[in-house]
Amino acid sequence: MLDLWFTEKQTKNVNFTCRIARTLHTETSKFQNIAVLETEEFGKMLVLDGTVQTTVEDEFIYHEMITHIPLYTHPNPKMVLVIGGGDGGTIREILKHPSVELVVLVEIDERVVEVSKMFLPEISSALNDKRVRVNINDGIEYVKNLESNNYDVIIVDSTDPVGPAEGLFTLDFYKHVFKSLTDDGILIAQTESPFFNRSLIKRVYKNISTIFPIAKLFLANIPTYPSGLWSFTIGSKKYDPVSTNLQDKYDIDCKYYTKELHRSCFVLPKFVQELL
Ligand code: AG3
Repeated sequence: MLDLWFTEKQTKNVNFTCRIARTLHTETSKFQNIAVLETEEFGKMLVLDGTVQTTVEDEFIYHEMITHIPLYTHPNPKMVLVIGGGDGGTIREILKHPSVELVVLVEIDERVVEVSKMFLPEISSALNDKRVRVNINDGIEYVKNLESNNYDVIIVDSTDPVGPAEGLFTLDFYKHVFKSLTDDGILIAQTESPFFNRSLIKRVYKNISTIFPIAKLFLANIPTYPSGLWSFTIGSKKYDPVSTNLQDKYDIDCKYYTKELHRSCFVLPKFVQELL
């Protein structure tokens, strides 16, 4: 057997390496290198520009948390926008909420959507649902040019803050998101590792709290992401994700998210509290 390994250079000084059985696909699109690898430990893995985006074995953690925290916080989410997220995992979770009527996915790279449809059906199949519109576009331009404020929830399911995703972590972008949300709308963004990306988390939290009346950060453990500890930041116009009454809410089928975890994930370790 060939001894094949994939390595993500997570920081200048830290690598993440796992054994792979085979490479299923690689190509270079207009925006990035796209690879799908079959790993021994995590199943199929989507890699963009050398960084792990999602794996079949641990994707439920990220996709459930980025979706169900805001969608359970909102009493009646009907219109949802996802920026990035071309693999479709977030879309699959959104569609578990019965109130949702329309999901718009704005993904910059058409090839991520196509490669995910081809090689990762267990994550991407919800992209074919009739409540979903896929719009191949730059999310920054999309919210800038939006003239209405119809979205109940906007989810920023982006790559790391380098290259085309850099602008998705700026004050200007969050201002456009704010004006695209209904009067009780909620923004959630994936905001990287509190261990390796402290200054980014600090900056994003500050930006979001200057625009939204409620800003909150929560954590989840994601084995294949840098440091294994991951943050998400919420900006909310009206509903506090921590004090929402979840008891009367319908149940959905999850592997990570629970109503108890919805509260506990906002309880932060001291070094993370100190960033905010
Ligand atoms: N987006 C966040 C991935 C960030 C991982 N960073 C890294 N490996 N350096 C995931 C997209 C899944 N829908």
